[in-house]
Amino acid sequence: MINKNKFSTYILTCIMVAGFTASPGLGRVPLPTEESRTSLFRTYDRNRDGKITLQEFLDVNDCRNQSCRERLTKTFEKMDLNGDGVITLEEFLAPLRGKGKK
Ligand SMILES: [Ca+2]
Ligand SMILES: [Ca+2]
Repeated sequence: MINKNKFSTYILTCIMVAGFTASPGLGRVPLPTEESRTSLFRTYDRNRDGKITLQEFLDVNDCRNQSCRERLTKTFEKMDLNGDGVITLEEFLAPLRGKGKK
């Protein structure tokens, strides 16, 4: 049975990931607003220290199989713009501001 909360988080993750991979002509998924991304950030940041660790990222998405973990790890690495192993709110919002990695 699919847990509804987990499921909607997964959908949000897809939208978020799409924000990083969308290219002109393929961008059919609308980017969430800064406000909705900020609240998504809070969902991920479970211990509320203002940073998302890889562990938090995997936990929220309830990843149990290896390929899912690998995909999310890659996504996490893309979002971690300065490579320090955590995602800050600024990095999280970067794609909205056109600063995401290509
Ligand atoms: Ca955290
Ligand atoms: Ca970082």
